[in-house]
Amino acid sequence: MDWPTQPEAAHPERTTTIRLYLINPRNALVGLADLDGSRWNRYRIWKPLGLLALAALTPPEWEISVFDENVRTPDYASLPRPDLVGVTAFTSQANRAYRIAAVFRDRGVPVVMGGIHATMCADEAAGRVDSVVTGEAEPVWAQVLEDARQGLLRPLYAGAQIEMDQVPPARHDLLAGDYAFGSIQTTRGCPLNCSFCSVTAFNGYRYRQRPVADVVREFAAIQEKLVLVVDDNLVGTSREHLARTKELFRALIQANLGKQWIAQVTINIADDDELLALAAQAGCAGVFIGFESPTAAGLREVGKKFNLVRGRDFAASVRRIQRHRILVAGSFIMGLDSDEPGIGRRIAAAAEDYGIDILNTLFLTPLPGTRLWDDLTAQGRIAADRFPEDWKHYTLTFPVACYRHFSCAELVQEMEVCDQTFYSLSNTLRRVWGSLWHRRKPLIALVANLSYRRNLSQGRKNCRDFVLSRTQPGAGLMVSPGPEFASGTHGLPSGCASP
Ligand code: B12
Ligand code: SF4
Repeated sequence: MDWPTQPEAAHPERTTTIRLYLINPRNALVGLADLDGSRWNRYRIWKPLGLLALAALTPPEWEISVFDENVRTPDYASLPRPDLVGVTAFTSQANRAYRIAAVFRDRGVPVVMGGIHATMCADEAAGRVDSVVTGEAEPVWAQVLEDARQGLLRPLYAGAQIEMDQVPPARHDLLAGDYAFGSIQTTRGCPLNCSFCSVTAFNGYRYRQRPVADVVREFAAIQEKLVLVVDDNLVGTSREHLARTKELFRALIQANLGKQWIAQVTINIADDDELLALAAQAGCAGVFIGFESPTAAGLREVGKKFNLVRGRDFAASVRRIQRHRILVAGSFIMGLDSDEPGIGRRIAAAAEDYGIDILNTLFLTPLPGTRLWDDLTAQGRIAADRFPEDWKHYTLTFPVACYRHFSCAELVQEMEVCDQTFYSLSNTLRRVWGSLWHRRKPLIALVANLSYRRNLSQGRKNCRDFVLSRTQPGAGLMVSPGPEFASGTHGLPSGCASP
């Protein structure tokens, strides 16, 4: 589809200005908001692409300002009064989103909320904002704006999964300067529906790919040299998906944009050498792969059937990717029902064995809208449940559930063992040396490893404070395990609240 490169160019009739603020709320537990403290922090913040996508759908009579509180939190009272505020939120940002909404609503400004949390917890959001948009906003945003103009905002607008040629290029011009990475989306949807993940519930089972020409044009409009491809799986799973991905890579090579990018992919990327060669030539510097669990029981539990393909040799797969000078970051989940004591060491050992360059281990976290949420709710195993305040802990870096074989404190300890083993100074240096020797993006490997090491101590402190706050006498915040658990049928050690 031919989208205008300048939104204004398509609407020369722009007359009265109406002011729209689009806001990405911070989460103090993961946010930085300290770009002035260190320029390196630019490498640790990522643009809120959903808001830039929304801006692209906004007619030109609206004057748009995008505020990313992860970069800095404005003094909203000192800003000109907007006519409408749009707030986005992952679950971990929800309570901050509600605070922002309250600030503007007190001034009589209507507030619309959209994004993953508003979609999965629409009733909760509806009590705190004027209007909720669920799902993909493309089909409804113009109507929301028109209704807002007329003072006729409806409480709920249900978006829908659209065809990808209906996605205009995001307004990258609106958030420039502070970020090391630009970002772009080329596909939506995932057929795999892993138990802990909200992507299938939100974007659907059907893997939808944007037209190659649209992607290349948008890529070219991004000013940053480094780009995050936000797709949940850039390469896809079927033969048709892979064919289109190759087509995209060839087009990027031909466009010769001089950019390097990183993306999330599934492990099947390693099975196609042509795909890997094209990816590398098209600028792929690193891939992020969800390994999820070092055990077959764990993979079955989360439903990641894809990683269970018989005979899959993860170490060989990782090596095949790295041979193309592409870094591999891997993520694992800790706290599965099938995990047993010693899981921290086991994950670190698997990560070492696979030979990945960066490891990201996260606590099993029931996010609203997932199968895991439904299961743990039914079993009375949502531990941090003082909502909306507790949503800020749903960053996957706090043990917010009741775990089968671990108390919260035990699980935190497993996490510390895992991180300290993988990110010990000697292991870190060995990895960075390896990437230098093989000329596999040594600078990125160094920055990423040091950044993880640096974050570990703060993460540990946050986690310990969290566990302490939950276990102090009288805190009363930790729900007891459900009746099944209390009777010990699932083998929980004396309740998940015990330190
Ligand atoms: C890129 C990304 C990130 C980036 C963040 C970039 C950013 N600032 O937005 C990084 C890497 C930092 C990140 C971190 C995390 N992420 Co993340 N991330 C994604 C990912 C892969 C893509 C998001 C994206 O840009 N999509 C493209 C845009 C165009 O789509 P969109 O945001 O959905 O926006 C559309 C609609 O939602 C809607 N919309 C959005 N906002 C608004 C606002 C209004 C007013 C309206 C009307 C509409 C609207 O309109 C847009 C167009 O249709 C999603 C998965 C996904 N498919 O969305 C996971 C996802 C959002 N992340 C997730 C998670 C769990 C996390 C972490 C907690 C995990 C972790 N510890 O690493 C952290 C949270 C950090 C924090 N601040 O708390 C979950 C969130 C689930 C939930 N209920 O919260 C998701 C859904 C993935 C999953 N597996 O389930 N993430
Ligand atoms: S974790 Fe990855 S593979 Fe699994 S459903 Fe989510 S996006 Fe798909």
